[in-house]
Amino acid sequence: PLSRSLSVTSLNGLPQWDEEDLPVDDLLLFEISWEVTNKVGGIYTVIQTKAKITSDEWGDNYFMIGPYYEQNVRTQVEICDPPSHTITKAIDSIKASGCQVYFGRWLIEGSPYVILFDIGSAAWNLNRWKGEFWDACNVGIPFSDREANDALIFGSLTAWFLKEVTTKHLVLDKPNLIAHFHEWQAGAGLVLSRYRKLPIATIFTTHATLLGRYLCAANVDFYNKLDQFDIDVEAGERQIYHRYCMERASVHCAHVFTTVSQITGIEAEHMLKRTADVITPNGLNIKKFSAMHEFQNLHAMYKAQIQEFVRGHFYGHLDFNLEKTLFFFIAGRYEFSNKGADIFLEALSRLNFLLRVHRSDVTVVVFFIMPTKTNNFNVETLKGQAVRKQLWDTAHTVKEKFGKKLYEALLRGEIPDLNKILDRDDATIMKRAIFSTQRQTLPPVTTHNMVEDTTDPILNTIRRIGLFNGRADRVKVIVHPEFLSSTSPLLPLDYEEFVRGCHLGVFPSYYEPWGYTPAECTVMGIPSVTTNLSGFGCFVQEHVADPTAYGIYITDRRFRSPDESCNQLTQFLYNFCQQSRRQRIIQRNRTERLSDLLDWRYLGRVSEEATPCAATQPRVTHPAANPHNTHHCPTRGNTPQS
Ligand code: G6P
Ligand code: 1S3
Repeated sequence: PLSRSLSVTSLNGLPQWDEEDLPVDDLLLFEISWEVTNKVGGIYTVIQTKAKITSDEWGDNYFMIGPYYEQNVRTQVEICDPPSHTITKAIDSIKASGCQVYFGRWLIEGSPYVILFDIGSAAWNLNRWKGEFWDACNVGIPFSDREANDALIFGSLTAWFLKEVTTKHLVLDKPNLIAHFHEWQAGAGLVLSRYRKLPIATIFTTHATLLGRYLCAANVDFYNKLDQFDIDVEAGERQIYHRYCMERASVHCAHVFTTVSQITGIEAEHMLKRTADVITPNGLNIKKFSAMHEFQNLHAMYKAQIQEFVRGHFYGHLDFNLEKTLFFFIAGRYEFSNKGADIFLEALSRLNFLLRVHRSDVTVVVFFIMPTKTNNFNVETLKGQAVRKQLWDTAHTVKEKFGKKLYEALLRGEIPDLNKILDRDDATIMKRAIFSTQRQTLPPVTTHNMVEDTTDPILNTIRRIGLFNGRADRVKVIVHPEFLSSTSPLLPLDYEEFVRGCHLGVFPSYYEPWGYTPAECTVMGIPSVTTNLSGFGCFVQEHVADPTAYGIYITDRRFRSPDESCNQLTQFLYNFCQQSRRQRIIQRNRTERLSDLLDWRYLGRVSEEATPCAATQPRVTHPAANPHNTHHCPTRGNTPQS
């Protein structure tokens, strides 16, 4: 992947390992996550995109373990028989106790095997398993926390299953089973496996720390105070003490602990008190087009669809030139300040001011794609698309009539009088269509009726800064509080198509362990803004000599005040608005050239490094039983049964 002439400064330094060291033949790899076949957030993208290279490498020895949800299985999984007796027997013995387990192939690239546990069918064991978990690590889980209870059932089923597998698949001299657990929701399985001394090599990956996410969302000066937090107190005050204990116990019980970026590695040292053994940056599954310019064509094609939507949304106010209109967007989990929506809105207000005072003819339409509770689309937005459709139909009818008359005139050998070719009726139809585009209100700033409209942080900020889609505003805002879908009656595009049609993704996150959104933009050749507090931003800073030249703008949120960061972001946006079309096309070509750097085929080598690290661990697995293992469960004896 490095054959292209790219200003990459340090692609070396990746860990190396010798494949001959591994007992590959009978080695089984299990990857356990709450997001296997179940999209909740970014971890789904990690395991889904990595599946292909892992399946290629491990073949029938690779299995994913996740929760069973009927709807997910119906749409994503092909039920089949396991490839080996070991797995069949392990599943059968769990099923014999009345708990439901499903086995199949996940219908994604690589079609990995999945083992899915029906949490509800095993819930009757909850109290017993709570007791066992308490015995294992003195962590008590309150009745009221459904998510933590589900995580415990999932973990208990996982440990049970792994025990069945190990007793049926035993090779005496080496660990021949590796279990890779993602995030605290899967961690109970790891803690229990080690408590029961299962002969398994374990890996735990954290994609964010619970406390980091909570503290950043509370607007504390997180990165400058990392070493000053009393973490037990902070967790207790936020009523997440038991979850934090589950997370911390998982981290300390794992043979190998990994996280997705250097910055989250430092965070984990302070929040979880263990240094990551390996940093495993997240990759993507890159599909290369046969023709280099194909992604540029796709941009033009999907941009045209976004323009159609904008024509409808701004009906009656379309006094800006769509050829000089740029589409920016922010997308992700709705965490207002963690994902940087706060600083982005402030920067948009400043950008609006700059474009106005400089009398720019550029208009920016900004989309906020952050899901929250809604009561479906609002009437004004639907009406906009209906009006656009009506105008289209009118234009089409008149065009047909015009064409027919012109054709007949030409057949007669005449050049028709163009002023008379349309009659009074045609003019009436057109006038009525134009009248229907009159509106008394401004184009709406949101496409949906929001359940918490009056307290919604994005809407409240828009109200405060006054970005109401006025005629004079050069920056227009559209909040779309739902994931995009190609079946939407409003904007029928899926997320990838939408991104391709936009000009710039803006992700000025304060808390972002990795950050797939700018990475996805990059591989589609769309420039983006990220920050030096995001794992992705730091990764790019480390590996690419001049990220801006490649369409990755890194906002400094670490060493500047919020106001300075906001000004820097505004400047990025303003400079982008001043680019010519030609400059944008050239920049997109350069951005797309970075995609190889983010390909799992390259980054997967780092993840693979964690696996042999785990595989070469001694088989004495309980932390207390191994005097050399300094990673003891931190929670023993001090957890309230809250
Ligand atoms: C792609 C297409 C061009 C089009 C351009 C628009 O490069 O191949 O035909 O002119 O996009 O770029 P813009 O940045 O103005 O959307
Ligand atoms: C987390 O998902 P999030 O959006 O809550 O995990 C992702 C995958 O590792 C990561 O990209 C993201 O930064 C984290 O925050």
